[in-house]
Amino acid sequence: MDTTDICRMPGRVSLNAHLYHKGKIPDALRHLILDISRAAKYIQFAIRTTEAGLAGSINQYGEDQLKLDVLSDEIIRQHLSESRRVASFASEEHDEVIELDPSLPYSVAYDPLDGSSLVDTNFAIGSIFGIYEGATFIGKTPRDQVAALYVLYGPRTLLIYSTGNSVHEFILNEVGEFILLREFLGIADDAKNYSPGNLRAVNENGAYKSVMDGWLSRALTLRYSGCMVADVHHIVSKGQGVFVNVGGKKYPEGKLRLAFECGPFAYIAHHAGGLASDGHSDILDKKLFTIDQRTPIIIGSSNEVRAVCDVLSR
Ligand code: P6P
Repeated sequence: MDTTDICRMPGRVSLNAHLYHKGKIPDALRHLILDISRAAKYIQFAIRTTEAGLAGSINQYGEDQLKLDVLSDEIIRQHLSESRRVASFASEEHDEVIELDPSLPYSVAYDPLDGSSLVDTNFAIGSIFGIYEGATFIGKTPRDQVAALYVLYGPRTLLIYSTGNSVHEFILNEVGEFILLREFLGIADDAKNYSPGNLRAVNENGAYKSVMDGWLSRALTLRYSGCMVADVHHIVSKGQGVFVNVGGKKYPEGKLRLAFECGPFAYIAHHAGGLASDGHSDILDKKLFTIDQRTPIIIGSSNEVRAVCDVLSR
């Protein structure tokens, strides 16, 4: 069978086959993404079987860690170490970069379980990964990523990746394989849905209140769960929408992290035809100085992102 025949095998295109034929990436990166997908299967199992209590520890931001936060982080660390393709990695759950072997090709920034505080409510939560060439991503920008992916653990377990050739969606099937669900996903220029994070900031940030008032006056549809992975996937899945998390007194730069959350999603939004801004400039061009760097984010349908940035900058 030739290449096209393999990709069109009726009813089943594996993540591996899609990465090989459509990912346009080196084998080492393909295998690293497959290693990450295997870690996601263990995390999905852990979510279903681990009790949702506190671990008794705190992360670098002083946030209580759940047992699932710690377990998910350990699962990913193990898979990245075993992959023998990762020179270094950094996790939202730790305050330092873990250096493995500088001779290996990639460095990884990840949030092991974004939205984990929602697990007891049975809301969808997710893992986020940004992959860079070289021994470290510090000093680079999210535009330098060679791949970004996220996994959404909900009624379905979905893996969405981009390696710079659009954005593609996979579902974990009944035998534990990620198979293609939709490929070449796009985000339209105009939004019908909005997802207003850090909403408490409207009381301190008049411009954000003006943005919110505008959405209400236009009768756009609110879609917000409190988990960035689920809320941004809503935009990727529906092909339109805008997600915002901007500053206020508690989080002057917004709550979300550039390396672990905003950078990977900015890469994915860009390669789906959308846009991600910090209110002034493209998040893809923000230099990564530290792993705990936060940034405001407005992400999704490009016309809506620009319109929100215009109001926020008044
Ligand atoms: P707020 C979850 O803790 C998270 O990091 C993101 O997934 C989510 O978008 C944000 O925080 C929620 O912030 O202020 O709306 O609770």
